[in-house]
Amino acid sequence: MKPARPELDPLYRLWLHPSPGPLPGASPTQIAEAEMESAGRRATLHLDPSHTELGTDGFEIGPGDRVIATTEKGLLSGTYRWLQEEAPRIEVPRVALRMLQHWDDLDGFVERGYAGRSLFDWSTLPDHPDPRLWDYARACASVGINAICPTNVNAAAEVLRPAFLHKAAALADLLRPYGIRLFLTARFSAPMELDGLPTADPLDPEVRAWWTHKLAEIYRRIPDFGGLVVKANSEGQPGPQDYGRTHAEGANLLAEALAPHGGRVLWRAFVYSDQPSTDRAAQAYDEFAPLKDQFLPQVQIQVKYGPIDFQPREPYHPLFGTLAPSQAVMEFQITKEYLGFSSHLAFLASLWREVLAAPLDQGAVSGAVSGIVGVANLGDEPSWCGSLFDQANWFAFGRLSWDPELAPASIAEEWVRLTLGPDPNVAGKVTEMLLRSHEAVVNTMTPLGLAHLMGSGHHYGPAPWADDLPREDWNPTYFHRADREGIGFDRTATGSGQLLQYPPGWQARWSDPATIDLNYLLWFHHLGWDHQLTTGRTVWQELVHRYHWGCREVAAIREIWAGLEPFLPRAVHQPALEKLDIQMEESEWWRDACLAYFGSLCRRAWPEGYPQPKKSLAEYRAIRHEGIAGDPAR
Ligand code: GCV
Repeated sequence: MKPARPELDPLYRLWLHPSPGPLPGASPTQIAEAEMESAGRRATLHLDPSHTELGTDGFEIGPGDRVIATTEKGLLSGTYRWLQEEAPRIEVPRVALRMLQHWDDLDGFVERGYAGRSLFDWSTLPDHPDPRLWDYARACASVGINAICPTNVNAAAEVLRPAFLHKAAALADLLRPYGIRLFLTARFSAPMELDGLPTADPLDPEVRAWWTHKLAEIYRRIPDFGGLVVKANSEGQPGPQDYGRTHAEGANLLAEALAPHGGRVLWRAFVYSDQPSTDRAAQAYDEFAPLKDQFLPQVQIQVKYGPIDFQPREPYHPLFGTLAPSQAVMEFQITKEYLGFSSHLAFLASLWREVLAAPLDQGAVSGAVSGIVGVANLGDEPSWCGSLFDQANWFAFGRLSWDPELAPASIAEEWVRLTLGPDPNVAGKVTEMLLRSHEAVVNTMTPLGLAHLMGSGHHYGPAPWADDLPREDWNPTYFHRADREGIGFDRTATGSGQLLQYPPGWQARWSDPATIDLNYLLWFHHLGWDHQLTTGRTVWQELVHRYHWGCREVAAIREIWAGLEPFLPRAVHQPALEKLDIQMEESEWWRDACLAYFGSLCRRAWPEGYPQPKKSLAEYRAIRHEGIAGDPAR
């Protein structure tokens, strides 16, 4: 059920001034004027094509409240930024493609969504778009997002049916003045499913003709269509390998059909073999690196930030910096599938900056990363994101994809000021909460480089013991490899060898357990429980220490927020406090369940000064959950 008047909720406003409401048919300049009117402040707008240094999206904020850009789109971006921060400056985006991808099914279910149902109600399109879509567009535009894909990568072929494209065209018309281009997901078997072709083989002439006609049809309806997003031969989705063809042959089929229209194909590299024989973390690299010279220029390879799957912490994916001359796009997950859904506070700019560090080190984000996409955390709840603090992640995604060099602290400060106001009693404290939050969540769930300990399927809560899924590499036990003797996944040359996929400098950083950053220790190394660490503790003691440290951090963050009650409206403060209470409970559950389990394997003395788990391992193992939000097996 849609909330009747979501705009009346105090969280609806996001980081923005009051909305001017739907502006059907308005140009970007008219929208900029309406926004200033609504904010009660006015800059002068100058369209000046001679400022080529600003590109098409950039802008200058000049002295005397002048916004200068070469395009109307640039003027609108500049206006939003001027309304956020008036100081004179030039801003030009460092990354060309800054895209939100929604995992929304056509029936309104949001895969891994924790904020209600889809914002896109296709039954009302094309004639009666939900007024909320204009507020969605302005929020995206206000942080520099310039593309969206509203349909799930686990794609329905129906997305490409004429009746749906008619609806999609109406959405594209609505988004266009905000400088946002529409992409759609393509199911690789669509020619068979929609038009009864006997095959979807990318080298089959009839299949090629089908895609050529389909793209021509899309561009007739949506002249500035961005392109297609494809998940192929991954987790059961159809793809070119069904016909003995490569990912390059599959992607190029679509690239050729898109080329005459200037569109792109975002081809996902989230693949792992159906018959796992090698380390899962190695498989996407093994599959894609040998193909890097074979992709057409219209292909952008969309790679998750880490080699497994959006874990609370992962080392960066070794495909970044490897794929040239092909282009790589970095994929983030704004929705917190593995970081506590919308009930935990985890400010993700901290995580994203960590994984951007390698491409940044290599000197050129635009070389190693030609685009940044984020899996949206949005739904039809009045708060858009399920909680106040998750709004910060939508904001941070936009800001960081515009400028990947931005420091998490400056993004946090900006969001806090715009969302909660400049009150010095509040601003510094909430910024501090955000900046401490990611590390806290990592430590309450997967400290020391552990990964994928979550409950099977729905990914809610801890289940480090789970070992009964049909695929070995879906089980937590596959990832942590703990037994009586030790814990961790040996990915060094003497183990799976996945570490060798990284450039020598990174190999050197991570190959020695004595010098590796402990945050990646058990990701790359299998160590005995009694192995001594530089902290003075053994591996077992350090694990206990970090789980407890994480929970103490969550308690401290909650306390800071509780203390802000006198300074914030109750309707803003109270729901966030309730979420922090849930986080506190769930963090203790995570800590105690994981330590009960690992403790039962290692059977070492319980380190002094740390309380033991509140319940027995059997009790934790008996906990069952059903009907969890966002679970595709609903
Ligand atoms: C859209 C993870 C999620 C799936 C998701 C997949 C992907 O495995 O659990 O829900 O599917 O990633 O990124 O394709």
